Amino acid sequence: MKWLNSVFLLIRAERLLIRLTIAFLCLLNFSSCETKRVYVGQFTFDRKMSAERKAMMAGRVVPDARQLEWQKLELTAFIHFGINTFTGREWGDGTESPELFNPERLDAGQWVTALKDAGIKLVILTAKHHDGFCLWPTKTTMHSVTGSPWRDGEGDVVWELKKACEDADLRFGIYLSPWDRNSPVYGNSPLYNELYIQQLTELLSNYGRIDEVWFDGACGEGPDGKKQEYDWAAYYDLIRRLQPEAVVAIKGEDVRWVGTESGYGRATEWSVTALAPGGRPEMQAINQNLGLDETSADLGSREVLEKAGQVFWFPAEVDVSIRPGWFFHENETPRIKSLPRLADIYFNSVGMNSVLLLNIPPDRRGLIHETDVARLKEFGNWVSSSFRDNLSLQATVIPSGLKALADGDRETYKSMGNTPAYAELTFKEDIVFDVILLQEYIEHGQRVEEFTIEVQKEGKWTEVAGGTTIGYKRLLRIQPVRASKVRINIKKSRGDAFIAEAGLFLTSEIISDPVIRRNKDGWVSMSNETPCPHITYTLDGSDPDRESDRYTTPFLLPRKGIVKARAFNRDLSESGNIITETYDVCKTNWRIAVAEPSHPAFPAENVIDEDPGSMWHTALEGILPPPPYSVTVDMNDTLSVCGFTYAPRNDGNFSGTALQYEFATSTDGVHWLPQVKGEFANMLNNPSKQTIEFEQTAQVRYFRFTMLKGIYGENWISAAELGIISCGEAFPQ
Ligand code: FUL
Repeated sequence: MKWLNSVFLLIRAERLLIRLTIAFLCLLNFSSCETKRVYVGQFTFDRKMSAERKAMMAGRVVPDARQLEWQKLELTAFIHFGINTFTGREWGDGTESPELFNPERLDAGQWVTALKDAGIKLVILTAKHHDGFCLWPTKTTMHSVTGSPWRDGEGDVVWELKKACEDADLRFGIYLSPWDRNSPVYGNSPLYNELYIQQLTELLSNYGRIDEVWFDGACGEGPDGKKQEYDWAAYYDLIRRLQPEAVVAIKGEDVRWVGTESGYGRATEWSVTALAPGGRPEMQAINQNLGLDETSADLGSREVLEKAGQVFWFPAEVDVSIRPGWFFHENETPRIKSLPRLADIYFNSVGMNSVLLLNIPPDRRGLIHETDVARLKEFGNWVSSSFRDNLSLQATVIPSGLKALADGDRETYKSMGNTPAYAELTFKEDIVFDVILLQEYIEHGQRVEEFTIEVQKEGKWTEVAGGTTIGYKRLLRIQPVRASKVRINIKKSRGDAFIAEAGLFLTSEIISDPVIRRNKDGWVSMSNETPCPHITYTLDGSDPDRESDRYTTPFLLPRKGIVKARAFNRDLSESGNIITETYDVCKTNWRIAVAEPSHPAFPAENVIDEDPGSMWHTALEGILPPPPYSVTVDMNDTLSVCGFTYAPRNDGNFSGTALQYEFATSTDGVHWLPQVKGEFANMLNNPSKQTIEFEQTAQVRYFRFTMLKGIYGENWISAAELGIISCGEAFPQ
């Protein structure tokens, strides 16, 4: 055996020699060894570390393999579907009968095709929302698809979607709401934890690979509600055991909620945060001490790090719905997010170092609505066409060692060395671009703290963009600029900056229709969702074309008139729809003469303010008498009037909208003439602006609008705007 011992000794000596050599080399070239050393997932600061040193160490924390894979997905989707789809609610209370669930035409293949068209890479399904209704045949409760008429109680939405994802090569994740308003054991902590673990086990064992588990932090129990202590540690252990490749999000330890459901992340977004991940009590204690939560404005600046004892790789996910609600509601179809809005969200999520989780809720048929399908396709086309042609690829890069920045390949990267540092891209011919893409090689950490972009035109350098963090991906949108040289200045970073990409793109233009507004004083303004739009307009009733007046600043239209407007693309080769607004006399001198008591937030003046976004709402406090409810307006001028208009509130909630009405007029405010009485057509199904004509012309200074019945029979009234139709043509201005 002696010879074996000698072999061991030899091996040990050899290892020692290697270590000593590395240490010696490191001493010779200290900085390069230091910069390359990274810490996966987290780093604990020494107690006496200086603020500067802490920042440097934070720059060496890197994602683990799961987090890196997830970050590269960029675009992911949420599917909110369940009993709420059938009740019209956003939060069910758990008493809903499973019999309501019957998506007769459910086709997960159709969902997946629509999502793929948008460039989505992973789909997360609400397997159970707060109402407790399970979309798979769980053994834990009868409150599931098994108790529903859908597929005769034999269906399984989780299975159908997972199968469709596999067929289409999409990844799959599950949302299992911890808060459960149906479970009788919710609030009995050990019993509910057992049930929840069983539900998780079913989902993580029976459907193949799961890539993301989404733990919602929402709980609306209130101070007197049920108190459930979730056993987060047990949930996490289970996931790691059954699905080691899945990231655990929100109340999980891998992926952080960005802190809003608006679709807009932070301009400074650190993936390395002092915010401690997950729900374990010790992590919660860290956050409490630091006074941090997901919604805090700053999670990773030097100031925050100075107070922290540890830092974590905890990247942000931006969740937002394509519609106002998370679940499908038919009346929200007209309010689906526009393409310019989705593009803006893309820049503010994916373009701000986050992953976008876009919710698309299927409807009661079990299909993604045609409107959403079309919007997803438009969005997917816009992303792919905008980022197809990377102009950087044509550049010569100085210093020449930094060519990897402009090769369109994230996997190749170069250290820019100590900051400040720069890279200059020179083009043989001028290029025109409106987006700058920057990517750090996050496998070496997120380090950049400040950067600017300059362009050279006719020999002169001008700064066109700048920012703080870059991280996995940063997109900066600017007005289109022509340049022969572009310089990327990394001004400050936490150690050497490793830049993987510096791309330049000219995005596909989105022509969005103009919105025309006239205020109470008669000033007309126009806007649309395209930055720096080209809008032309007419006031003589003709259709605007590229030669018509271009809208630049508000103008006065004090009388009755017609405004027509149309938006064009940059080179005026394409245009959008013609938008027409007709206006009557302007309401400058109008005032409210009499009105029912109003809700303090929604005064009666709002019905004559020419703002379709504001409303009048009567009081909701005390005893609410049944209608009639009325408002009297003094126009301060006597006019020949032929009719009136009523516009319902515009905030997506139609409560208080008038169904039956009465309209009376007066010249002195004392003697009244009833003009019309009736019911607005189709107001319940399609609440929109109504125009009602009188039988004969009336001389009017005062008018009184009365609601006799609301669309839901309510004891209050709401209205966005009231107007009159003065007699005579809308003459050209
Ligand atoms: C929230 C929930 O309460 C909403 O219903 C939705 O599921 C959203 C994604 O998370 O916290």
